[in-house]
Amino acid sequence: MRTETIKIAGMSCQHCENAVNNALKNLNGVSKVEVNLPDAYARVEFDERSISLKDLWAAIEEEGYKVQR
Ligand SMILES: [Cu+2]
Repeated sequence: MRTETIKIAGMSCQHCENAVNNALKNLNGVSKVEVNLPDAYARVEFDERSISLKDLWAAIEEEGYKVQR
């Protein structure tokens, strides 16, 4: 298991937080998601054998938010 904190730009309300949370937690290989709206980050626990950090970034960006790499 690996845990990463991903900085995200563009989340402005509860809807945004939920959208990011749902996008991440539905991914295969992700075991835990915590999205922090005021501090603009997501903390994700995932299994690197199933999914990569880049896949997490892509899922967030597909929802319309910007990942700060
Ligand atoms: Cu919003």
